[in-house]
Amino acid sequence: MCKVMLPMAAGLVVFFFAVLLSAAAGGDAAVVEHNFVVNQVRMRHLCNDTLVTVVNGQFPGPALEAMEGDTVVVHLVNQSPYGITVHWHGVKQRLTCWADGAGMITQCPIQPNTTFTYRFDVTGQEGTLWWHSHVSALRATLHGIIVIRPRSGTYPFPKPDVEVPVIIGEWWQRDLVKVDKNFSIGGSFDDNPAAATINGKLGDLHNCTGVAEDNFVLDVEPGKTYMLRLVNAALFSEYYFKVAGHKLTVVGADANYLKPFTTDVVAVAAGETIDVLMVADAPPCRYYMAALANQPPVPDPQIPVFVSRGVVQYKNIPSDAQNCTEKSPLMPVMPDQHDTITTFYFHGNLTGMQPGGNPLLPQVRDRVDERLFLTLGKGSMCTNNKTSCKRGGNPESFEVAYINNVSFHLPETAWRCRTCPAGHRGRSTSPTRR
Ligand SMILES: [Cu+2]
Repeated sequence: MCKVMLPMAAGLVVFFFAVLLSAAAGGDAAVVEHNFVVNQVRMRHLCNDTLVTVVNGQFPGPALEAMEGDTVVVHLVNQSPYGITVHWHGVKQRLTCWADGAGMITQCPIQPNTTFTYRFDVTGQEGTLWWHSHVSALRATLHGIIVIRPRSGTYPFPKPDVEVPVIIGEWWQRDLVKVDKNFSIGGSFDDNPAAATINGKLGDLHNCTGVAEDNFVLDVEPGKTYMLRLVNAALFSEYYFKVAGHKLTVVGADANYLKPFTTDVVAVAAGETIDVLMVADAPPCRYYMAALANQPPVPDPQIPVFVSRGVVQYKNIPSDAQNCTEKSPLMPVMPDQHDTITTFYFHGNLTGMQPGGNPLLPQVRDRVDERLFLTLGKGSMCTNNKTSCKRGGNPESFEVAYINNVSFHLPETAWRCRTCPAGHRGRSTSPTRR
């Protein structure tokens, strides 16, 4: 496998994975080891310096790349002022549930100036996942992609030439710990991000001093197939994603292979990942890719319009090509911000496929033994067992999500966090089994 690192602004780095599958295939399971140093750095966007909590000084954080069956070891050093855990979103954690990183549930938050080592296998899963912090809303800046490649080196779809992480996120200029507190008591309508991002770039729609923010730029060669590994790392919003002039073939979601289908718009919900193939088959030119936050219409509380855009840039654009100047790439026509039908149909099209090959991968069952009826909802409850109280942004009520009318309340102090010895809070490399 050949890895090309492109230097990005502000010291950020995005990895492009040129995939030479034959070289990457096979071999024994390996240990993929990383050091994650969590600290606070100042980053400048929209003419403001903002203190953000990140891993290794990067937004988004470092990519974890493994092959199915590998062991992942992450040594986390917490140099931030917050208790931190990292959740490996979507990793099944077979026989390693203590490594799941759910703060106050599977572990005590890793205290400031302490360390913790996560160790788990990525077995029986292939595709795209992501990691994010799981204490408070800090995940808005503390996150990164997880790529799990097949050990055989083959996918159940035409082999992509190049893999590209596309992490849709949001740039916040507010104190995320405060945002989290406000949300738990019903939310504040002022708690919105400042902008949407693609791979940490706000894009050229933002321009506060006459100099546009950087775009994420993907250089493509005509005829090659690019696998875009889309991750929605935004706190709340679902996003629509399009690339002008290109179709996208959806082949995976949340590290599951799908029956491929072709579309020009992808909907990716907060926390979801979607893998798409994009063939560079358009006339050599520059094309915008765009991510737009969607939302239900009123009476739901409304958010501003959030759009980030990047550029797909062909190599060897002819000098006489029309509409191909750096300033005027073709822009995709995005769905309306309030169009929720598009995501309904997009997600209705996701159908699992029998991956074949690796018997460990999830197989789609052809019969149902038991049917479950689940209702999901969200609302507010009064504190102190009161039956009526004011709603929204006041401490008399707090927000709850529920399944079949059953909600979960995070403990103020988890039993183990109260009783385990101080050294256990941050230094343990093995689980406490009880
Ligand atoms: Cu998650």
